[in-house]
Amino acid sequence: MTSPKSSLAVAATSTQDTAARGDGPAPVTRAQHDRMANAIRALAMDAVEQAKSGHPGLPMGAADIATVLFTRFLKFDPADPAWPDRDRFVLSAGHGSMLVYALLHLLGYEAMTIKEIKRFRQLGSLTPGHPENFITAGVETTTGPLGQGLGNAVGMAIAERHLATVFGQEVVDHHTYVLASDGDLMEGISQEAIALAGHLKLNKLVVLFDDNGISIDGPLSLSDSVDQVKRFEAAGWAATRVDGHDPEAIAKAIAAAQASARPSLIACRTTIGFGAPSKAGTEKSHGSPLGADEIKGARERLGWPEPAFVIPADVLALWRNAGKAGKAAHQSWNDRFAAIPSARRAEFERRLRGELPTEQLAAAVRAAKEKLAATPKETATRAASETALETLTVAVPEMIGGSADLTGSNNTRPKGMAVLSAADYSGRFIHYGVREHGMASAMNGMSLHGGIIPYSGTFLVFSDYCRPAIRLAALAGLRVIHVMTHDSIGLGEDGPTHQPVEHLAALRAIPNLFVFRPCDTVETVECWQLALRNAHAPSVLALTRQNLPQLRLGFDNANRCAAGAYEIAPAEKKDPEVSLFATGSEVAIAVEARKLLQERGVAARVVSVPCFELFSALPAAERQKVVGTAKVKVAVEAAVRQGWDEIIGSDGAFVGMTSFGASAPAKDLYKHFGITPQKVAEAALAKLGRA
Ligand SMILES: Cc1ncc(C[n+]2csc(CCOP(=O)(O)OP(=O)(O)O)c2C)c(N)n1
Repeated sequence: MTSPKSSLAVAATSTQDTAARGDGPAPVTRAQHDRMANAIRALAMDAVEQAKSGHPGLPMGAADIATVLFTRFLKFDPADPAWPDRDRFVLSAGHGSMLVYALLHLLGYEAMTIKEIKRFRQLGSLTPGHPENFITAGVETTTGPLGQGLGNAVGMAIAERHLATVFGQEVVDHHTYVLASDGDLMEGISQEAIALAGHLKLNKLVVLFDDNGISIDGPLSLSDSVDQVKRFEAAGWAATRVDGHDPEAIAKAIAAAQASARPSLIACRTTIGFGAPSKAGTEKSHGSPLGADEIKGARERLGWPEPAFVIPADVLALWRNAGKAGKAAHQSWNDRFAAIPSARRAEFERRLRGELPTEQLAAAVRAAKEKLAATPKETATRAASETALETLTVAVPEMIGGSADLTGSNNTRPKGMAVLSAADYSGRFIHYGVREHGMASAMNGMSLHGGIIPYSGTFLVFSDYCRPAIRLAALAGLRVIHVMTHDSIGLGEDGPTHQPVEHLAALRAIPNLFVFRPCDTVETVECWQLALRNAHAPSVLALTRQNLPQLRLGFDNANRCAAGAYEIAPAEKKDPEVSLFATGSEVAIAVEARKLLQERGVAARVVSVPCFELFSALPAAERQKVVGTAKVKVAVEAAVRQGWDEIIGSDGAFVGMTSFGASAPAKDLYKHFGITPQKVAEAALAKLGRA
């Protein structure tokens, strides 16, 4: 079926690899194309019907777009879904998951059998309701929350440009394609994503907009009248409109996008539920099974007489051929990769495996700790983080930093780190602009792409603006590190709008997210090391604006924060009556309270709790040892109590916040809200009945 010219022939250069397929004549006739697209439609209808749930409309409407993209442009090899130089395809409108599953099956991804298609949306299947990259090989990211896939794709495209610059075009040279729906483009995050992509001139990013004018409530005209082409153009994109059911028009637009110096939007006018006799073009085909009669009618209209889940041999052969077309490009890449200097090859492979340069990292941490032991520093943990980054980013070259326009406050750009820009993608610091949501989503995309460990900066209070992406990072098990400074009322004068109170608890509630709140310079280094080691989980580093004393004195190469909680100041006597628990800036307060208690003849110990999640992961006996046997337990944290009962019990005393903060100098606020050594000591004494 495929003419030699249009098949994915071995290319002499990497750029040809990506362009070759779309430039030639169509690999199939129009009739063959239609049957291939109808195979997607049939599988989508049948799987949704069988599951009695799902979204047939999008796969049926976008089948022509997908058929053109996957048979004529996309560079991939079903035999190796993780091939580093594959093009990335992101289904941002994750509800249309059957589109991807049908493609993976038809193209010959081994694991995606017809049995899995029949098990759509069932427990333990490879075909969950929305695509999950950690479940299904060939799925690039986890989508469903609209807009996130588009944000991820921007990160993937940044990663591609950066790695191409660092490792060479012969190793990294691929496109990122996104299929986005009306919903994706209505979400606010899409504006952040497209603005950043346009600014960075990510010309290998191509968004195929499934422009069907329908969402759940009905016609888009109910709620939207944006001219998307103009919007993307205003953000620096090339943008065009095509008939999304005309394969040649789609192919021409994709070929033009590949040649563009800017990222490209192709608004493809489609009919949702294409082929369904009464439900096509209406919201009725969006998110529920079509029903037996409608499916029967669709089969007639589409000329698809086959029973459910049956793909005729000729159509399957066409698809499987398309699946094999990428082999040559893959082989040609293997050859090019084998020919690059071995040190560069090894480094690329290490990064793609997600393996840290363990020795360099250990040496960097050790050097930083030795320096702090020799010359202790009273400083804010955000500044301690900057000092740590000066050595860590040298040891770990895959770290790419950034900030959402708070670089000077977050201290995330260590001295000498060049800016990543459209003019120079080799830089390692990204000025994300005031775009926390887009930043967090792009970071997920970079991590998913591989070869990069992204870290960012914003204020802890704006973790709310990053939360949807952080949640997805936790679900998908992505190593992204969020530096979040100004982590309490300790930020002072900016007042309650900027003072996080509930944020630590809210972040700790996300499974598989590690929230670190170091108490001094040494803990900051240790927490950074732990965050970097979290290969399959995101981390938040909550850091202070205000200076803190260095509590960890003397050199200790062991990472004490690795336990999540540890005794930082033992009691003077055996069997202390009081255990004080604290995190971050409040550990110093607890240490002062310990002294006050001693003056009253009460033995107390202080436990620093830099990371709840690591502590919870300890075996019960070890946890018990850290919690201790003192009859009175007091926790101190300039935040709400929620979550602390696990450590101090419901009868423990808590010194923290029960309301929003206020605008005043930090010292006054701590006094006003009663988070002081005196109040902590008083709380302990009250529990002892000695107030
Ligand atoms: C952030 C977010 N909000 C709401 C939803 C629920 N939802 C799923 S699809 C959809 C809109 C459907 O319209 P469109 O994006 O145009 O998809 P189509 O109808 O074309 O399949 C909504 C609101 C979601 N998945 N994510």
